[in-house]
This record gives sequence, structure tokens and C-alpha cells, in this order.
Amino acid sequence: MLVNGKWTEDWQPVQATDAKGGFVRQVSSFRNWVTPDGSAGPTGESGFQAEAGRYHLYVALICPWASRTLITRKLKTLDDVISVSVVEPALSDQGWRFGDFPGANRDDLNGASYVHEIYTRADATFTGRATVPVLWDKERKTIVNNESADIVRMLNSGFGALADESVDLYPEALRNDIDALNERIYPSLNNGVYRTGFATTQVAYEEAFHGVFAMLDELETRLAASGPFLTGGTFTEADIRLFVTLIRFDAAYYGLFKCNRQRLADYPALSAYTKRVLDLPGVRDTVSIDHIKHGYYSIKSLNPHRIVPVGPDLSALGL
Ligand SMILES: N[C@@H](CCC(=O)N[C@@H](CS)C(=O)NCC(=O)O)C(=O)O
Repeated sequence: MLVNGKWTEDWQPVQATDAKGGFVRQVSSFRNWVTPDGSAGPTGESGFQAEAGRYHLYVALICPWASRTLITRKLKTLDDVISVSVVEPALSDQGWRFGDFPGANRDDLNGASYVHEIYTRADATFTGRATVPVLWDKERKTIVNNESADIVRMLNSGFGALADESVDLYPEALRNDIDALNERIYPSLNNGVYRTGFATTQVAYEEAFHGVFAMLDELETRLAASGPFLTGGTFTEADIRLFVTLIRFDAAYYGLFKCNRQRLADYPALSAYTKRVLDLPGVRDTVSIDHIKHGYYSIKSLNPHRIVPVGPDLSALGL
């Protein structure tokens, strides 16, 4: 991680644990918002007006949080408005690295070798983990925001007519439902799989494991009873947040994170739902099973020899 702007130690997946040995994720620190007129958003300062070509996303295709933002960019048809760089899937000793892995890019914008350099370019004394996604402002040469939940919302409504305004991923009438779903799905499932995989005690592992499957069971019943999406007929950001975890489940979480009570493929309604989301225009372009497998299985503390599994067979999803 970075301490006072200096890279300090080899990258480790777990920075903080709770009293029971459970994995604790760092809180994001750049919280400004792009808005149609440049006024301040719900947090942070003003001065980030929506403009075509001004903003850039740094992402990893292995990362579910970064993938949320990539999917939103696609669905809002912001491809020509916001440029993207994809890091290599394997975490290096200095965290995310730019390079030549198929599907990854060099950093043509800032000429950085590692994502942590983007952070110190924005704040020379930054302390914390250099996470993706990062929304970068080419004009002010700084990070606008590094919290995917915020970035999804600003891509949804901060770019006005530069985006497809007929798509609303956070419609007013569904906000309570979406917020309630997010609040439960994030701890038990999105972050729950990480808490399962990175637990350092049996108690923390089992608690997280049961939370993951209780939520999957509940969502299976919900989607079998009423769909096609989480809130019914409208596809929303809650679906994006669920999808990014489901699509990684059999390839990474089932094996590496020991979430192995059953596979996504063993849940008929959740599998059909995953395929439905994958088939929305542009979504498939944001998914690389190759990056997902190489990325997760590169985590040395969980897989010391870094062998990448050949399976699973994901042909039912067309992957
Ligand atoms: N709160 C952040 C979390 C992002 C996050 O944890 N990203 C992970 C990848 S999945 C990361 O970059 N980890 C690198 C590190 O922790 O050093 C968000 O949702 O945007």
C-alpha cells in the first residue's frame, strides 16, 4: 500500500481484519462527482463538469467493483465519452500493473507503470490502497472518485445528454427497493465472498460462507417467483451489482474462496438471470473469464504456486 505517497511493502490482499479474523475492506477516499453543470455532487467539491473526452476510467477486468462501472458505461453508451485503461489481471508486488497481458493496456494517458502512481499523481502524500476503479480527470489531472458505487451513479445521471438518457439505472420510483437490495447484497454476497475467501479463522470463514449461501438461496427464490430482474421488469444498478459477483462465482469464488456448497450453475433461476444480464447489449464485452481466473488465482497467499485452473466449463453462459 501507499504510505504518505511512498509504496511501502509487497502487495498483500488483506490489510485489516476485525476481532474475529474477518476481512475488512478499505473505505474509498476520493469522493467528488461529475455533474452536468460542474456543481458539487452529494460529496466532495465542485468543478467536475461532464464533457466528452475529459474523463478516463482505470479498471481491472478481474475486479467486480470496477466491472460495475464498465457495465454502466456500456449501458449508458458512454464509450466515446469516457476512455478506459485495463490493468493486467495479476496483482504484482506493487499492486495493479499496466502491461501487455491480452486485453490489458499500457497507460498512454499518464505513462504510469502501476496504478499506485495514479494515486500519487493526484495526491503526493496519499496513504492507503491503490484500488480500482479510478475515475480520472484529464483536465484537472486528478482523481475524481475511486468508489464504484458513486461512479455508477454519476455515469447514470451526471453526464446528461452525453449519455443515453432513456436508460435509467436508478429510477426515482425504485430507489427504496434498490437501496434496500444493495444494503443486503453487498455485505452478504458482493463482499461476503471476499470475507469467505480471506477469512483467517474458521469462525470468520463459516460465518461469511453461510451468509453467501443464505443470500443466494433467497435470490434464487425471488427471481424464480418474480423477474426478470431484481426489482421486477426494470434492469437497475442493483442488477449490475449482483451480476458482477454471480459471473465470477464458478470461475473464482467456488474454488479459490471456498464458497463451495454449490455452484451458480446449480441454481436454475440465478443461472438464467446471469445469462439474461450477460446478453444485454455491451455487457459481454466487459467480462473476461481469462482475466478473472488469472487475477484471482494470482493471489499468492491463497494460491502459492499461482496455477490457474483449466475449468470450469462455462459454455452454458456462452463463455
Ligand atoms: N470501494 C471500492 C473497492 C474497490 C476494490 O476493493 N478494488 C479492489 C479490486 S477488486 C482493488 O483494487 N484492490 C487492490 C488493493 O486492495 O490493493 C469500490 O467499490 O470502488
